[in-house]
Amino acid sequence: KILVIGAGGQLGSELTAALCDQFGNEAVIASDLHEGSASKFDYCRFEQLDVMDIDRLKALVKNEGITQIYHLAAVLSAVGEKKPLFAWQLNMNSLLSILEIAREYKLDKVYWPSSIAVFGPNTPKTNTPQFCVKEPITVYGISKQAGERWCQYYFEKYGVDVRSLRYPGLIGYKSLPGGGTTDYAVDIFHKALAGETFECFLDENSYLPMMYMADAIKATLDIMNAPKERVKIRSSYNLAAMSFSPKELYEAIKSELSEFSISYKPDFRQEIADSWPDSVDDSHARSDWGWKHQFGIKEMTRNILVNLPNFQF
Ligand code: VAH
Repeated sequence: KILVIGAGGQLGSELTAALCDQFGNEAVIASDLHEGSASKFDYCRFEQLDVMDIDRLKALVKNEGITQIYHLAAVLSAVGEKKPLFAWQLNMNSLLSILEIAREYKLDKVYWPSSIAVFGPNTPKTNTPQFCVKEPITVYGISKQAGERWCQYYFEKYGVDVRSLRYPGLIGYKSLPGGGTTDYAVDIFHKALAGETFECFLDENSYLPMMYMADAIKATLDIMNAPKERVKIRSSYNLAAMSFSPKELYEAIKSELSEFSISYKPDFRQEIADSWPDSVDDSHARSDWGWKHQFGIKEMTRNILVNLPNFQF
């Protein structure tokens, strides 16, 4: 049985649905800090869970016969800069608790997301390699970098089968982002469809690695379904699909919605975006377990503009 922690979040809500599609609704328990997330899960069991409540987490794992945990709860890059110590404690202590539980209860597998946020200003900006200098400037990035070290440690020392991907900015129409630096790329679609001008918090040429949610879900299921020996990197895999700037995304939307207008008002998130790569080399994921992206900016834009108006949040 699979426990999804942080199931109510931007990635969690789509990943939970995909896990139910693959394993059946009875095989998955969705959990989230916010009781209100229950409304997103009329198709599977939902449990309110604060990932910092270790006793409750252990009880769930023991009583429900959990064999896999997807740990998606975290404070993201922008929100994390508003409450650094809380972000560090939640992101780090929750991962350590789950790695310990995986060791103690011999879980089959654990999934934990990392991010391009592990890279910093002196990381090579273009086609960022899998192995390189990483000096993240956000607490979120520091927690992801430290988390990757812990994942590799628990794999090598205790044989915990924890797997991880360094996601780019994720964009979808079925869920809302939760306080990241790439959130503009989701918000822009809502404004465009509402006929409103979009005020972008990054400058027009902020080029960042991005991925359509459908690709992120596929990559996650692909690495988790891969035979153990194919998963050679136990820190976290670079993962890529496309890169674009706010200007390029605006133009892709404008080619479908000719009235759409944008303004640029960079805020504190500009410095975070500037510290991240323009593009990432994911050749290890492609050669180790057959990763291949499907969506580029045009297909993604069309997919969202067609589906978003009919989606009920
Ligand atoms: C954030 N969306 O902005 C997340 C992600 C690559 C960015 O980690 O914090």
